[in-house]
Amino acid sequence: MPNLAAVYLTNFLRKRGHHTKYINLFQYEKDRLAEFLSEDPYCVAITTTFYFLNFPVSEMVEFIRRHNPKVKIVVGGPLIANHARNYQGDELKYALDDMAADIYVIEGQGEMALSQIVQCLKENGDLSRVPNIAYSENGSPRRTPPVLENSSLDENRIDWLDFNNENLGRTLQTRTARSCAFNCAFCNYPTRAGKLTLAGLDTLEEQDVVNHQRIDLVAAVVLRLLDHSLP
Ligand code: B12
Ligand code: SF4
Repeated sequence: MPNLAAVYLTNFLRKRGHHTKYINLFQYEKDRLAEFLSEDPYCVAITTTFYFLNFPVSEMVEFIRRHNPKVKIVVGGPLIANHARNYQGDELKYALDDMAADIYVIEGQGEMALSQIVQCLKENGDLSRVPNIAYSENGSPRRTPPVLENSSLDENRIDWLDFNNENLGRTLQTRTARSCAFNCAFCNYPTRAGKLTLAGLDTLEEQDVVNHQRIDLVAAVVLRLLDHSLP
């Protein structure tokens, strides 16, 4: 099953004209990642949706640096948002430095910041103009002003057909909402993700149609294969 944040961010960047590739599971796709790194990309973005600790990120950063010491490494998602909520000042700096990446996106969403970072790196521009990020400049920590992102779920719906060449597996997820309608006492997700936002019915219908098209494609291939194997 594809990691939805990885596919969503890839889709978001592609829609803005950035050539983007993704890997799904670091532990199983190291060769593929090394191959992508050999193409000298401007940056690698790491999602932290499922991480509570820095360790998995540090491991990836170390691997990426070993294969391409020049590439900029951007980390965003819940782990970074959690650090920014739990720590301030030097404590936050230590928590981020511990991962040894180059740029951290501090925003419940962050896809717009990521797109701006890529554009900035392409143009050799000034990172201080990109909101919602933390990075180091000549050894000094920098943090740009927070600006609330509000990307439309409908306009940025995933174009799954654009991912047909990837090994997507047997199950696709459909993003119907951002944040959560509930407010369980132990969970910080609704606070982190902000106001509940729902995708429109048209988007859901289109995603459903696209998913069916994929099934039809698979069915067509199977039928062709059966056709060939018949005497
Ligand atoms: C689907 C899901 C699962 C599925 C995942 C299937 C799959 N292959 O993707 C399953 C059931 C396997 C799962 C498992 C776990 N899950 Co889960 N899961 C979710 C769920 C419902 C949706 C995640 C998702 O795909 N969202 C859609 C994507 C598009 O959004 P996103 O990931 O939030 O990313 C957005 C931003 O954060 C940002 N972003 C993310 N990464 C990056 C990176 C950069 C560089 C930038 C700029 C931005 C950015 O961009 C996205 C768009 O705005 C969330 C709750 C929720 N509603 O979000 C919990 C959630 C992510 N899961 C959670 C947890 C704890 C887990 C487990 C650790 C549980 C456990 N103890 O085993 C495991 C870990 C799995 C693993 N192997 O690592 C927590 C994470 C808490 C945290 N990190 O602080 C959440 C938030 C649930 C909760 N309320 O606590 N999960
Ligand atoms: S508040 Fe958190 S734990 Fe409760 S339903 Fe929503 S995401 Fe799940």
